[in-house]
Amino acid sequence: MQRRRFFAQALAGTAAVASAAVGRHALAGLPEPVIRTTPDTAGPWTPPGVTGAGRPYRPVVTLNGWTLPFRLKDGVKEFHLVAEPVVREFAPGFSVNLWGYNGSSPGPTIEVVEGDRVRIYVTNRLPEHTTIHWHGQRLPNGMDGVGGLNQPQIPPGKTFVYEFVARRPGTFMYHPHADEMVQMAMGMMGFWVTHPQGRHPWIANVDRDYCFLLNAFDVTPGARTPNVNTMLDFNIWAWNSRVFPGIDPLVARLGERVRVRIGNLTMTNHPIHIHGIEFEVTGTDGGPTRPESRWMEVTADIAVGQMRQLEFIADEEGDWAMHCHKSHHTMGAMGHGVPTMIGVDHRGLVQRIQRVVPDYMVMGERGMADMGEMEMPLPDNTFPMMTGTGPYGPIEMGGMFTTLKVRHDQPPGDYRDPGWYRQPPGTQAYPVAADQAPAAPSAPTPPASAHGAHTAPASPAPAHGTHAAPRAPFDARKPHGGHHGHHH
Ligand SMILES: [Cu+2]
Repeated sequence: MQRRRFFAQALAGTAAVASAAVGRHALAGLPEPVIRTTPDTAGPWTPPGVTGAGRPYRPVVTLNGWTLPFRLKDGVKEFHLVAEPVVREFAPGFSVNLWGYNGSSPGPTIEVVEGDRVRIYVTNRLPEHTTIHWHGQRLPNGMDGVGGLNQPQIPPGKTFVYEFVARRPGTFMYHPHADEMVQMAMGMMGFWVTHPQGRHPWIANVDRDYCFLLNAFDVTPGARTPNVNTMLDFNIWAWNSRVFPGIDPLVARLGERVRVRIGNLTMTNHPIHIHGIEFEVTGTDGGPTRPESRWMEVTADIAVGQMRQLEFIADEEGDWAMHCHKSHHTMGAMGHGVPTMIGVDHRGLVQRIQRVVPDYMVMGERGMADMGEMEMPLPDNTFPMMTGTGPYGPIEMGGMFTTLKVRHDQPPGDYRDPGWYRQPPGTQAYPVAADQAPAAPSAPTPPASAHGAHTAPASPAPAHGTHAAPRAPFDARKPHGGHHGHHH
């Protein structure tokens, strides 16, 4: 019912868009482009009355995304992608001008069955030329989408057609191979899933099949458009152009088999870590892995340009964190370039600065955890450094973070967020009084002078200091209490 409603809405939204931007003649004979702009996760989409070339399959659910409906014409699945500027909400209060497809960045997921013949119309409504490369697919050379190498570029205002057979099942991506650094920095990318035609010995039936792309952006705090010439120093680390708490949870019923397909279109690797369960990598860029090659793990590194399929049995109830293990990838823009202040005494300095900058606040004197609860003036449209609140307070995570929610009473096929998990009594960490804790062994006294006259500083030395340079004396003191909520 949900998917029928979505399909109807999708088609209803189509006519206005089609007539607005492209002339009637240009669209004659083309499938109407389906546009969707909400960042909400769409339910699984099964084409009504069509099973394609193969058996019925378990549709994927694209995290904060959707699957592109197609038109079946003479046995060919016809899709229409429109490359165009979009506005993407990354999290409530933070929206960015991107380029994408059919109203969203990433573009919609294309989902077909092994052996399907697909015909994809690509209309360019960008201010510059583009192409689409079908990352990982077996296809005729002229359909591979490298502008200048396999085809002429698609000029603004023009529509090109790609046509090929989805020859092998697996996890794929699509993205431009034209002005690639700029167009990917602007969010042009999408997911592609090809389901196996029959029972495949290396591909399991799963109860839930999630997919998302890893992407990264450089957005100056307060700005609305990414810096497109950034090569490595990105500050927005996203899943499907969303950042926590804007990323929906993955939900599962206790005991279900779950597949998570992840593709990396950033410029660095991401070790994706899931709490609470162990998974196997059941597929890579090249297709399903051989079962005898698999082993259990809890973190899988996904390198630049790679795709991975992680599979597990959701046999442990709870709200389990799922995130990139690079800690600066679970932070927003505010965390980048902030100097380390732990142990540094700001007294006096703050008062002097506040005479000039009344709003000036010290960050990180006792660590950065205060940032998670601080009400700090930020420029408009800025993604805070750490954000997201759980049932026990700030989660202190942003960016590439979400939760895996496993419940015994989650109905099969229901993807709604069940809310926060309530730990059974006696199964949660709890505080004790100081006199109830066993005495901590004291640390051994360090040797008087292990490295000659030089003694280790009590606090981190300034990064620019060299070993030989005289170190300016500074007053280091232990953080003291007094902040509300921190009683020891
Ligand atoms: Cu990462």
